[in-house]
Amino acid sequence: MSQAATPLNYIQVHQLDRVGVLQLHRPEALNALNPDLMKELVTSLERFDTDEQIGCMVLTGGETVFAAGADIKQMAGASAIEMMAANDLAVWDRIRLLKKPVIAAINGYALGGGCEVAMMCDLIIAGESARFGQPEINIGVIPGAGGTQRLTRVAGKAKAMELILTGRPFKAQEALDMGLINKIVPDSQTIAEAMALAKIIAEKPAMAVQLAKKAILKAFETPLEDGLDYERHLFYLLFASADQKEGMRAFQEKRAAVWKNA
Ligand code: DAK
Repeated sequence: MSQAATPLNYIQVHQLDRVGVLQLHRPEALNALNPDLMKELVTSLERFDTDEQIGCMVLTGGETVFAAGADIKQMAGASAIEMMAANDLAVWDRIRLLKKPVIAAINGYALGGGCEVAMMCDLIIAGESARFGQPEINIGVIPGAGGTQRLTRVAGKAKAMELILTGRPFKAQEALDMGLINKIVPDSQTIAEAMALAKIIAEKPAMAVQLAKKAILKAFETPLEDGLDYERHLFYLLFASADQKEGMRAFQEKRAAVWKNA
């Protein structure tokens, strides 16, 4: 795989079976997300996304911290024009265009941009130590990478207003209660749990997985009528795949399907 040949300073990448694993690695700054880190992360995610050997990805910050936000020190002195010209969001935004599912495995802080990256992922497994939050208000700004939109869609207006206007961090249980995350596990199990989930998804027929993700994400962007129409077309499209034929044939022949991921 070409991934290994790429020099990476801020993330570590490896593959286990059909799962691509990416670990943020900037421990001295609690994995603060500077532009170089984000470029490495997004490029690596995209490499896995186009690698036929990969069916699902896991993104983690490791055992103790996910990410304490975008790099405050790096952006503190910038002017509005410099921020706009840098257009870093164009890099962050590529995460939502990934075709394959990404599971976030989160221990410790997932604040600001860290929480936003987590919300760009498709599923979230949290350790008991996980602390989510959008604390940007405390440093004189607002979320800049989707926090006001994604948190509001998940938690509703009242909760999003409270969390974003106060900047209050919240624990894994509160995140679970509002539907932001899938599961809470002991910290020592977070990555293993995410890997187990990723392995299950990675063994499903790839085209169906990718189109299911596409259809689910469409639910956040369209009125129901358009979303249903979109889903129907993707459903019909899967009848052009070898795996639809194999899956339905295997059911009738009472055997396990052998996927071609085509
Ligand atoms: N940026 C830079 N450095 C950070 C950092 C951050 N977000 N968070 C922590 N660090 C650094 C600390 O400065 C410290 O460095 P040294 O002093 O040792 O050199 C080191 O990491 C350890 O942190 P602490 O000493 O503070 O550790 P504590 O355990 O005492 O506190 C903490 C942990 C997470 C409560 C605290 O570090 C903290 O409050 N950090 C800031 C949290 C925060 O405000 N996050 C939101 C940042 S704003 C955008 C995309 C994204 C964003 C905006 C635009 N576009 C693409 C347009 C997102 C914005 C944000 O995320």
